[in-house]
Amino acid sequence: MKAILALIIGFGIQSTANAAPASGDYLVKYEPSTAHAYRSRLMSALPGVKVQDLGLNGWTRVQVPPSNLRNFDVNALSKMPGVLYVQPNYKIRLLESPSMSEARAKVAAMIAKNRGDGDGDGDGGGDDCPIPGMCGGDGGGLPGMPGGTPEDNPAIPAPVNPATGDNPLLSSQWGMLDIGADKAWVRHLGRKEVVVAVIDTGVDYTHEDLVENLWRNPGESGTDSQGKDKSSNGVDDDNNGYVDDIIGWDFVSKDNKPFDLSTDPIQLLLGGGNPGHGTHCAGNVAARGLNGKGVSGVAPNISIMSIRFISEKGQGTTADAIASIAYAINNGAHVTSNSWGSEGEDSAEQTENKALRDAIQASQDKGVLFIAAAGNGHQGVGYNNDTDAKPGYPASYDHDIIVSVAALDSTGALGSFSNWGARTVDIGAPGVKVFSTTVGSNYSDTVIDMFGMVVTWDGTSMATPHVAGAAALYLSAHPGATWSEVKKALLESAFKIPSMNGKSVSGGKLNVEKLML
Ligand SMILES: [Ca+2]
Ligand SMILES: [Ca+2]
Ligand SMILES: [Ca+2]
Repeated sequence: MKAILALIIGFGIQSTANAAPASGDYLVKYEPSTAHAYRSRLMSALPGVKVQDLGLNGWTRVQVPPSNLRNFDVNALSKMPGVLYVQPNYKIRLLESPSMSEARAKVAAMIAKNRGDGDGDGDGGGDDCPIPGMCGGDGGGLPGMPGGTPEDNPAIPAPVNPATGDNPLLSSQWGMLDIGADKAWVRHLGRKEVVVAVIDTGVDYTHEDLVENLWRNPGESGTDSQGKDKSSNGVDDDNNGYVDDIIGWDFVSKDNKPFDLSTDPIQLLLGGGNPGHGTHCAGNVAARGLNGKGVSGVAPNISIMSIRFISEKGQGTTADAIASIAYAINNGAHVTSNSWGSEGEDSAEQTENKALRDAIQASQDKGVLFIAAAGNGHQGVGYNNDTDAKPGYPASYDHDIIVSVAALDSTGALGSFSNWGARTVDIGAPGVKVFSTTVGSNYSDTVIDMFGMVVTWDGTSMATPHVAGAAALYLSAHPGATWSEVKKALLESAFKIPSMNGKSVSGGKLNVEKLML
């Protein structure tokens, strides 16, 4: 007991003295020429320290084990020769559906009420099931959830209409029709050579309407000199630092299977997590068209690179974000779709997330468009936030390569939660009750519909992939276009609407029909 107390006190003193996070998790930028010396000095000085090259302009992650935190002096590290900058490894969060937090608050209230009436000790019903009746059913099947068969999900109509590009559920995609995507497909469906990296929670890469549009890494395709399949030979055939990375990379699990691990609905209501965010985003970028199945993305015939850096808990780190961006821009992505928010920038506290800024600058240097969600309000400030005054990152960074996207509903009104900004938000796109692909070869516009709690797929997260898909479709039709020409075309073709007037650079809503004329 005394020993534990001493340790805690020890950490407290250390972290106050150095303004260091107790976790000992840092990002360090060093001059590439000093890499080896830096590594060996640090590793010999601090046994157990982990140093990981993040593949971006000399940035490394340094993790100091708790047993050695007391011997770690971050100020001394920042003064080492060759070290340019040291910052905490700031957190990244999923931008979740705004109605999710309301539903969670309701559940918390119901739990509190239930505990008041409850049986005290409880194995069985009471404690395992926080809300009476919530946990019934056969083996985890939950009523009204997007997740089982189409019969479990009566919201999905299934009329086959040849005029809709042979995607039977297109009529449920109000947003796709609203931006005139179906009219654009008459002219152009996209080229597989154009790649959009969905940098998110991963993608259900077994999904019937996504699998054919997944990017295949040419450097890990075909057979090696032994006649083995390069995609599974355990060798980094293209020497990019990742073994068998055939469709992208999982920076959470550190493997070649960037699957979208989603959290079950009860856990979502109790503690949050990932509802299958990346899969929903990927569908609006590029669910497969003309295949007689499901829905279509804005770009029905391009390639999706799946990059997972947000865990099933809905959280990630700056280290994995910048490694993800580096992976995308170094492995052939033309556009990245970014429906997430970062910490670390605070002008009042004079802190900045320099590593993330550096990654976006690298995107700009490579000409890879960075499409970013404007954000659903601002932490502690509430919804409907002007990002000119209260920026949200990464969308509000001052890099021209960023296209910041607000969320609109089916009437063209700004989503009640959506951020906006005359200078810092570029364009609006569908982002309320958006229908798309969900984990398990399913489709839905609803995250949760049970016991009076309805959470729909809402958010600037959902708006962003529409713009990423549109950029890819335009690039497919104009292969020589520069990123700035693509951005200009997106903004100039926007349909002017009152809700975006004075609240965005373009003053309008994404208009794919006009973009592709
Ligand atoms: Ca590789
Ligand atoms: Ca290989
Ligand atoms: Ca389809």
